Amino acid sequence: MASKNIAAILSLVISTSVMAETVEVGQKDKKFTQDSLDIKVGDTVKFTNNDAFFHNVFSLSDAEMFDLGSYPKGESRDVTFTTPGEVEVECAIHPEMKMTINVQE
Ligand SMILES: [Cu+2]
Repeated sequence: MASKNIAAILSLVISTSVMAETVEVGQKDKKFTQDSLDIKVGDTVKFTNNDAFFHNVFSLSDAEMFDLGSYPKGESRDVTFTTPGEVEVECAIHPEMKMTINVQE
């Protein structure tokens, strides 16, 4: 009985550590569809452009520095976050576009 419980606990631990999620954030009407987002280390954010013009996605934050370049409507690019911390995400084309991603351990 005890060994069965241990096996159940082990499989739970293993499945939660492997279960990295992908969260979609859109860009619509010159805004990110979320102002802030809480994710966990290992999770991926998929940035999708829903506007009829180009958007860019980049971050200069220490926790995750990236530049996905510029891309048109219907396209998306992924970032996997590997370091805990606060990540400010911006669009180089529209400086007013900003969102914050909190990457938790
Ligand atoms: Cu933009």
